[in-house]
Amino acid sequence: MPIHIRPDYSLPEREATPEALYLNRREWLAGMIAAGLLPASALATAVEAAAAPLAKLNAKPGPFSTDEEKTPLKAVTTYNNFYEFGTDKGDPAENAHSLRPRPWTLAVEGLVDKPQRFDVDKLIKAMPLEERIYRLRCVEGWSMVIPWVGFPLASLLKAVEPQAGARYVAFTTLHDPRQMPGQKGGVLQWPYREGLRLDEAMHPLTLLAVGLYGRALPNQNGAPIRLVVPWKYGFKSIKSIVSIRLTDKQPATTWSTMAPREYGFYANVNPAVSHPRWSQAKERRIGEFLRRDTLPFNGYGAQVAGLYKGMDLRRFY
Ligand SMILES: Nc1nc2c(c(=O)[nH]1)N[C@H]1C(S)=C(S)[C@@H](COP(=O)(O)O)O[C@H]1N2
Ligand SMILES: [Mo]
Repeated sequence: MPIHIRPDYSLPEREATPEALYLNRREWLAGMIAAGLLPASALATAVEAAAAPLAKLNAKPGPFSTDEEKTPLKAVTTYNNFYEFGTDKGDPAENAHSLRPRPWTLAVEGLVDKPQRFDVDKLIKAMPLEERIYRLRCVEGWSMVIPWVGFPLASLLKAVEPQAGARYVAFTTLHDPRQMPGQKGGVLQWPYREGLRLDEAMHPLTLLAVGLYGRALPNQNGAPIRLVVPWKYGFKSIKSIVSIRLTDKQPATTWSTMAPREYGFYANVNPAVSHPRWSQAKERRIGEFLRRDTLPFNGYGAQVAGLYKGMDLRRFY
């Protein structure tokens, strides 16, 4: 079992800020200035902002971390799925500079006694942050190991006091085509939506991530706050969240609405249940050559299999 609780491991080395991302932005701005679409001062402002590295976050080592080799920061921040910025893996790193993640309001609402709109920076200061090194398995067949910084979703949900009738949690990404140019097109139904059963949302593995590799989240990874559900396919881990709503009915989610035969509500990583168009038995860890076996629940079965006792996982895929 490749999962270890490591209360004593040392903090990861802080890798350099991903300079190439800023170069992309600078080149883009230079083009805009040349085309007369932006004043020349825009470049100076942008260079200044880009030179300031993402804020360092103070995080204690948290539970459930894997000791597998971490995917390098460069790959974590340049090989992404974030369709709001384009459908190619390199598009989010190139285009997500138009997202303005600060200030940011996160509403936690619905069937709760104390609905609240949180200023995300205040929330980050108030919450004890943990570093958790989790595997992320994309439904497309690749995987990474990412040192997230965040706090359990359960901590936030408890603070708003769920009502007895709450059974599900619905998550929504920002909808603003000016900040997210991909939303001007119709690749997906916008805004991106995801959902969990309340017991999945309250599970101690389920994380709200606000950073990675010891710093605030890069835009392309879902700044300023995104979900991480490591035993489910990556598409459940919704980025740049503006609303978390507790409901009594299973919420509609983007991928299971678009292609219900291909993407279920549960989306638990399951090597025994193929996607209709490809097998899920193996995966390519980014940076490795040979494919490895995909593990049930992405290797987190000891923690979460009990949530699905008695359920037919072929039917509830
Ligand atoms: N809003 C939003 N969230 C999203 C996506 C997206 O397109 N839009 N892609 C998902 C998919 S398919 C994956 S695999 C993960 C990728 O996260 P990463 O780029 O930080 O590795 O984000 C998920 N969250
Ligand atoms: Mo994915």
